[in-house]
Amino acid sequence: MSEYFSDVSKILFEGEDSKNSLAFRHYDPEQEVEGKKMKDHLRFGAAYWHCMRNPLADPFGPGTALMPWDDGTDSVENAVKRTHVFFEFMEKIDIDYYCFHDRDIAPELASLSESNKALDAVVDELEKLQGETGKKLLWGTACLFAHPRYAMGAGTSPYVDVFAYSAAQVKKAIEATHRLGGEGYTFWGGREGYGSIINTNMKRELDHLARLLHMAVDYKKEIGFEGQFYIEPKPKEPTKHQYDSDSAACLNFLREYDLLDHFKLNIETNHAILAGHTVEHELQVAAAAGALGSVDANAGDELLGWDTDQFPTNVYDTTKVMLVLLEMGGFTTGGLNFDSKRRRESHEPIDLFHAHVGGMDAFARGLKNAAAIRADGRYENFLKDRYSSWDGELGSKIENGNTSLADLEAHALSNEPGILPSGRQEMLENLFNNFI
Ligand code: XUL
Ligand code: CO
Repeated sequence: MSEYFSDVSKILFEGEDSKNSLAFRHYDPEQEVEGKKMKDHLRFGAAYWHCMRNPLADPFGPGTALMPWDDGTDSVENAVKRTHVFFEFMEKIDIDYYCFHDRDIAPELASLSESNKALDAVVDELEKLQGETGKKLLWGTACLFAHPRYAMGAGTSPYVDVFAYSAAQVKKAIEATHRLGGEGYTFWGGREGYGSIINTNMKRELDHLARLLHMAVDYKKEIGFEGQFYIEPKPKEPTKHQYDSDSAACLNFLREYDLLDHFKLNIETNHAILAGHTVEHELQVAAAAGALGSVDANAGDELLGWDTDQFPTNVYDTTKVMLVLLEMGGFTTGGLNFDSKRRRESHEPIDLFHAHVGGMDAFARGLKNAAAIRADGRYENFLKDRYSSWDGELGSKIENGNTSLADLEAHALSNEPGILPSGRQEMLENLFNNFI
């Protein structure tokens, strides 16, 4: 087997004192936290599109990424070769899962049937590689946003032939995901929204999108695919407004179109920021609805207003994410997929390793911190105590729907609220800092 990353050997846990920049200082896959191995809590995933296909271009210049294994052609042979590079990468970085779009792994050719044939050939190879290495598919998806036919949307296109084409692509991508034993399938509606509302029939577009998702649910049942379906919220970019703009909007859409039982959300940190939320807000909204499925782990830049997809390095953020996940009881089908790209300046193949080592260590620290905060109990107890007036007779009557406005008026007439206890935000922030 050729070695594409000959300057890197398998990344190992060396502990906090290690000075080796290509070693884990916190991520010790076998170490148990709250009775479960770190690797099973974190379920890291590598994104095929960023690792193998992102040339690191920006609007002002072409790609800089060095990919000596890639001949730059759309041949199936080149696509198959990339799968070997990717699996060597996963093996050496010690990541068990991966995610892909159909068009990342195989080329889009002159016709749908040729593209489907190419996809089949690459899926054959991926199946073989998974068998040899034990690596698993976290989720697959269809790229319904790059080709010019999707410039005005896919499931929300004003043009029925485009809608049909996107349905065909979804069908094939679900089949590929199913064949590879994928634990999930994601819908990210990059172009499902509008550039201007002046030429948009919003109601009709939303109805069509829901039809596409219902057909996908039907097809999933028909072929016996048991993976979890996800919707990935994002408010804008490339659209001015994406219909799946944030967790709350997605949940409302799913509820309105009777799809809630069939979908969970895949929350991405940078998308939360673009929506004007923190990632823990988005995660909590999803978790409260029983719909937190998976996470696209990355980071934005507070000073830039776009989706920079940086690798997560901020331990405050990873701690907050892991707190929500631990409180939810952890992932089932989902995981932490690094939907993150290197900076344009970090163009050497070895930078892929530095980037992922940093992200994995940041989440390992987040996990340990979150577990320590939970074991300490003061944070949880504060919250419990803050709402404890609801645990009395009146509170439970209200919560159970056994009061009227008149009952509460009678209560309020003889029970004026006094001076309220402090919210202690600063005390809690200090407490949080003690664990970072
Ligand atoms: C784009 C994005 C996508 C989805 C999958 O912002 O996050 O890569 O994760 O289509
Ligand atoms: Co994403």
